[in-house]
Amino acid sequence: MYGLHEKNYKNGVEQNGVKYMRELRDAVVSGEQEEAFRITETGLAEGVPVSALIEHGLYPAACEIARSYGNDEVCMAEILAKFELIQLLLNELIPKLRDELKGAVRGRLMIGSVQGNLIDFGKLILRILFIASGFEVIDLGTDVPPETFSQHVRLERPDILALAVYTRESLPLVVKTVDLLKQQGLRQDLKIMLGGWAVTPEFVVEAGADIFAVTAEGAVELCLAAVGATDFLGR
Ligand code: B12
Repeated sequence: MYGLHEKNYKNGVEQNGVKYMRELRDAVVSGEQEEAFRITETGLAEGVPVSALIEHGLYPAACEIARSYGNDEVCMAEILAKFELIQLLLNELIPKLRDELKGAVRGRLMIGSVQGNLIDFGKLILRILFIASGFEVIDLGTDVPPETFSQHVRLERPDILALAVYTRESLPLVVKTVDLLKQQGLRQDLKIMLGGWAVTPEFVVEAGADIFAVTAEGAVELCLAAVGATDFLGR
């Protein structure tokens, strides 16, 4: 993992920081909203970096929640409520993260699940890690048609467009999205990344995309290289 915050964790702060991150993860996984907010606030007051709370608290929590899918004791409504809690915490943390990064942004990532895909746990997890890693993330949601991707690329000019693809049936819509971006002259300065259950390395080549990642960690690493942000705020 990106043990990005070790430098900030020398001496006593280290112990406390790790404690808060672990407690935050556990509170979110248990769906304890008040406790999660309390730990976040106390952790911040004690000097734990915002990015560390997101990366080592919210990110592992999201992975664990997604893994609980299919477990007989956990229902979908519970999983969705926990992802909602993560979103509420992110709403509070993102402005503080901007202050922490002093306006510096590693790059802009636009992400969406391609039309026909209502599945998004993996996308949400990816989003959390990109935010923690200093990217500005624009999430277009699920079931996004090619035209919507191109409209938003034109407006927001991201560095990277990440297309999440979980069903094979939607692969032709990935090709359509890439082609549309080309036709509209939006492809030159844009890196296109593909990922999710239905994507293979061969398909990435066939679709004319640039980056393929199997995990969220791999995706962040490849995107950092793609935007040339290898040395960002000492990380
Ligand atoms: C959970 C799940 C669902 C949930 C999704 C809930 C939600 N809100 O996300 C629900 C119940 C809604 C669902 C519905 C359906 N599903 Co479903 N679902 C799954 C399942 C079991 C797990 C997906 C998941 O969340 N995994 C956990 C996450 C964390 O892992 P992940 O997605 O792999 O993400 C990691 C990496 O892949 C990567 N990553 C993820 N996204 C991206 C994106 C980019 C750009 C990058 C770089 C990396 C990246 O980072 C993540 C973290 O490391 C998969 C099987 C599977 N093994 O993937 C089937 C699966 C995707 N579903 C499938 C099907 C068929 C369906 C349905 C059509 C079923 C039906 N008949 O109703 C529907 C509708 C799908 C639709 N139209 O979108 C099939 C698809 C097969 C196909 N046709 O190609 C699968 C593969 C199951 C199977 N083996 O048959 N599904």
